[in-house]
This record gives sequence, C-alpha cells and structure tokens, in this order.
Amino acid sequence: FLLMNTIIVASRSSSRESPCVLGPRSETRIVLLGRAGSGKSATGNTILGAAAFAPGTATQSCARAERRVGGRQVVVIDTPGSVLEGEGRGPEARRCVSLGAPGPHAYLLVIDPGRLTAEDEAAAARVRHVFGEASERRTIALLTHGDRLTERRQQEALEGQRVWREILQRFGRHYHVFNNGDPGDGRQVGELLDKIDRLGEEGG
Ligand SMILES: Nc1nc2c(ncn2[C@@H]2O[C@H](COP(=O)(O)OP(=O)(O)OP(=O)(O)O)[C@@H](O)[C@H]2O)c(=O)[nH]1
Ligand SMILES: [Mg+2]
Repeated sequence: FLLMNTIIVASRSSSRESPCVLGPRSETRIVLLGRAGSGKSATGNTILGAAAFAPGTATQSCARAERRVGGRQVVVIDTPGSVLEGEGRGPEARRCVSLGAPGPHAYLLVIDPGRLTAEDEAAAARVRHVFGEASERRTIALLTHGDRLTERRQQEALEGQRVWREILQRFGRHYHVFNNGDPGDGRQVGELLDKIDRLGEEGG
C-alpha cells in the first residue's frame, strides 16, 4: 500500500521542546482539526472505538472524550471546522486549547481526499496561526475514506495534486489513511498511535 508505507521520518527541528512540557506519557492527547464535513467526528470515534462524537451532524463546539485504547489512555478533542477559520485564536479555539491542556501530543488535520481543494491547504496553513508554530511539527494529515484509496490509480491521482503535495511538505510528510467505514479495523488505530509516538521522539 503505497500511501501507507511511504511515511518518512524526517525532522530537523532545532528548537527541541523539553519532554516535561507535556508531562509523562500517561495519556495521549489528540486534537482533530479540518474543514467541516471532512470526517473529524467519525475519526474520533474510530480512534476511541466508541460512539463518543456524532458524525453526520455538524459539530458546533469543541468536545473532549477519552478511553483506554491498546493499553493507554487516549484523549480526543473534536472541533468544529470554524476553529481554523477567521483571524488568530478565536474563542472556540481557546476552548479547544484548554480542553487539550497541558498540550496535545498530536494534531490531526482531517481531509476527505475526494473533496481535497485549496480550502484544505488554507486550513493546513492556519494550524500554526491558531495553535502556535510548534504545532506544525506535531500535525499529521489524516485522509478519511481510505476505502476510496485502495487502488493504485486513486493514490497516484492524489499524489498528482499540488494541494496534497503542499500539505505533505508542510507537515514533514506525516500522514495517515483511515477508513471510518470500517471502525472495527484496530490496526489503522494502532499504526496511527505509533506514528504519534514517533512525532514525540522526533523532538517536535
Ligand atoms: N465511508 C466513509 N464515510 C466517512 C468516513 N469518514 C467520515 N465519513 C462520513 O462523512 C460524513 C461527515 O463526517 P463527520 O465525522 O461528521 O465530519 P466532521 O468533520 O466531524 O464534520 P463537522 O463536524 O461538520 O465539521 C459522515 O456521514 C461520516 O459518516 C470514512 O472514512 N468512510
Ligand atoms: Mg464533527
């Protein structure tokens, strides 16, 4: 699977964050970001293996849910698409930051590959404006509707899109593919959590 196997661990981060900033890894905190309807709430449910959020209904405000997943406590903060709109850190984004205290281990920029447009690129560019410069090194682009990306032809079509290449470059080529239509597939969750652990090891 071309897309899944090409994650490249490449980091030249010079300003290393002290691990104590985030506290010991007793829990893994994840913030879901992305355009309205990209699949954030569905992704949160797949990660937690529970119906914690309500996919298919527009999320109105940030919400936090947590559960034990694969032997660790995982905290997920779901957000409305509006968190990445407007100027600076608005009230909803501030609420999201406080829900993720003392700081998220990862941000997932959730993207529906079938609807990838310059709007996703704009959302990607806004992550650092809303959550700070360091957040970019902790962001993984998460493609939903993984069932649509099973054919090589479809993967190549995605890789041919400038917007996707720009997003990949911005986030150090960190991405992951999810099929929320198959939430029972625990492997995709385990692999995501591994990638999040590796972000931490990279020191960003
Ligand atoms: N088949 C399939 N459907 C998906 C997948 N991910 C999300 N969906 C569906 O896409 C629709 C939108 O998903 P949501 O999770 O509500 O999207 P959201 O980003 O939370 O939307 P807002 O809260 O409005 O910003 C829902 O009907 C989901 O069930 C996926 O991987 N596969
Ligand atoms: Mg939602």
